[in-house]
This record gives sequence, structure tokens and C-alpha cells, in this order.
Amino acid sequence: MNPIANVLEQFGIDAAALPHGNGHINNTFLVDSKPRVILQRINTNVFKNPAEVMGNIMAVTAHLRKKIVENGGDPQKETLTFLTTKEGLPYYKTEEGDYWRAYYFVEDMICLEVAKSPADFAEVARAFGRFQKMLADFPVDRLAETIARFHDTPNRFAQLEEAIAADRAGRVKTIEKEIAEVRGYAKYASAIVDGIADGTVPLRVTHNDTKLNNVLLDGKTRKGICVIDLDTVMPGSLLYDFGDAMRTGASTGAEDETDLDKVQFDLAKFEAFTAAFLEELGDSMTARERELLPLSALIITVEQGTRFLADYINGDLYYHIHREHHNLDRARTQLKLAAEIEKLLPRMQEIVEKY
Ligand code: ADP
Ligand code: GN1
Ligand code: MG
Repeated sequence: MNPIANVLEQFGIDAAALPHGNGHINNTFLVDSKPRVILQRINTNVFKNPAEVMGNIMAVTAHLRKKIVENGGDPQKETLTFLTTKEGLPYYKTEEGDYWRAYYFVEDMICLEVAKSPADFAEVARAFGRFQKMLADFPVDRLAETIARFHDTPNRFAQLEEAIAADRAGRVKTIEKEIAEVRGYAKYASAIVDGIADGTVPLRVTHNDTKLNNVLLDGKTRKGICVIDLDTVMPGSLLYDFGDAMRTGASTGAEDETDLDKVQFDLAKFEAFTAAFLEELGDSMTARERELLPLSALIITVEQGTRFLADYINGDLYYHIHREHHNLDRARTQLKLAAEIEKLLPRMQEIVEKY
């Protein structure tokens, strides 16, 4: 029996599976069962404790399901529903040590790489805003930290410096310009973690990976329906979710666009997201959170630039790549956006003050 068929059998499924989606971390397949199912091999290079990841996800989706029902929604569409194995576990561990999970495919949805309009991005804001709101009364301390210091931006800068010093793939000499550019932003890196440390920025249950293609929109109405990719749901800052959404959703180009003229930061998209996000969460935000919204877009975009650049220097060990220099192309789009955001900060501040 082929390895995937064996895994599917553990979940009581006998059907064909084909690769699916554009995720950078897990291996994702769409299974042609009735109903259809997403099968994923969890990336254990990234997630060292997959059982803990699934523990978080099962607790969070149970909480969301309850809230969605209370609000009169459809939990089968609006959150993920995981299958269990014959042993009653939400994952299957193979003899080789691989971890697999399966959940229902949400039909008739679309998943964007670039927002077509500000309205699309506002729907993404509403989906992430509602997600965070529904989890506001979930006890933060019940969640395991699935990746340590995930959005600790100063630590991401330190990891980049370690990668540069080791120069494992001999690539440092070819990207001196990008390295200098990233270093120029180091002065911004600590604003969010400082706020968490001094208590002005509260820890909340956050998604932590709010890129555009981690939300499903209704294919017909384009309404934001379901937040997916729940591996990094853990204690964090609302600013991580706000800032991280900007680098894909407010950009005019794809994350890996090689023609940088096509990559611009779109203020209309920023405004649409901000208005919708504040409508969902504004009442619960502290003054410091509100003040840091524009800067969070710069911080997380730069953080992502350092992560892509470090992985390129390390020889592409972390993110899936589909071509040579893919991580460098991704780092360059983040740097292009960062340069624009830095200039636009005063105008972004004016927009935040409108809402
Ligand atoms: P990764 O961690 O690798 O990003 P994701 O969980 O985000 O993995 O899944 C990768 C892609 O698969 C998503 O971006 C999306 O396109 C698609 N996908 C995942 N789950 C579903 C689902 N339930 N319904 C429809 N599409 C999905
Ligand atoms: C990864 O899993 P995916 O592709 O949705 C990464 C995010 C990055 C993103 C960059 C666990 O997200 O943190 O922001 O790539 N996920 C993890 O596109 O590292
Ligand atoms: Mg994803």
C-alpha cells in the first residue's frame, strides 16, 4: 500500500489524494473522498512537538465551534473540523515518525495570494478580527507555545546575524545590499516586545500567521468565512496579527514577485483592513496597541524579510521553495514594502486616528 493510502486508512478513508495549496510549511493534499478532506503532514522540522500543536488546535476549534453556534453560524464552514483515527487521536504517527492530520475541506471557498480590492482585504480583517474576538475568553495559559519566540523580532535579527556569521551556503557575499538594508531597520525591532514586557501591550490568544491565504472567502459573495492554518495559535499580541496581515494583503504584488515595480504598499487596502479590524476589536484595545498599529506593519514586514533572508543564507532549510533564490525573491518584496511603509507611517497614523 502506498504511504498516503496507509495514512488515509487510519482515518477510515479510501480515496485518492493530490497536492494542494500554497503553504510554505506543511505538506498539504486534497483527498477526493465524500465529503472531501484536507490531509496534511505536519512539518516536524518547524513544529518540534506535533502532539502539543494538535492539543492547542483541538481546544481552540472546540471553543470556536461553541461561539459560532451561539452566534447562529455554521461551524462546519466557519472553523476547521478534524477527523480522529481508529485510536481516537486527531493525528496519526507513522513508523517513520511522520505526523499526519486530516480535516474537512470547506467547499466553495477561495483563497487569495493577492487581494483584488480593498473590500477583499476588509473581509480578511473581519475574519481575523472575529477569530480573535471569539477567543478573547479562552484562557491564554492553556495554550502551549508551539514555536518559541515566534514573533520576537529582536531575536529574529539575532538569528539573521548568526546565519550571516555561519554563512553555511556561501551566499553572504552575494547579498550584502539586502543585509545592509535589513540592518537599517533594527532600531524599530523591539517596540512590540517592549510593550509586552512593560504591560502596555497585553498578551492575547492570537493567530500569529495572518497572511492572506490563511483565510477562506466565500467564492460567490467574497465574504470572509473561515480562518485556517491554526498551528501558531498561541499567546501573542494583536499587533502581530495586524502587522502580519499587511505584508501580503496591502501589497499590490505577490509575496514572491520578482518585478519589484509591481510591489507597492496600497494605502487604500491598509485603510480598509484598519477600519474593519477596529470595528471588530477597537473597543478592547489599549491606547498603546492603537498607537503601534502602523509601526506593527513595518516591524512584521521587516521581521519576515529577516526570516526569508536568514533562510536563504542557511541554504533554504525552513520554507518550502519552488525555484532557486525563491527565499531571496521573497525577502526582496518584504524590503520593498518596508521602505514604502517607513515613508507612509505618518499617513497611516492619520488613517488610524479616523477610526
Ligand atoms: P501551511 O502551514 O503549509 O501554510 P495551510 O494549513 O495554510 O498550510 O494549508 C495550505 C493551503 O491549503 C492553504 O493556503 C489553502 O489554500 C489550502 N487549504 C487548507 N485548508 C483548507 C480547507 N479546509 N479548505 C480549503 N482549502 C484549504
Ligand atoms: C509561513 O504556513 P504558512 O505558509 O501559512 C510561516 C509564517 C510566515 C509565512 C511567510 C509556522 O506561513 O510565519 O509569515 O510562511 N509559518 C511558520 O509567507 O513559520
Ligand atoms: Mg498557511
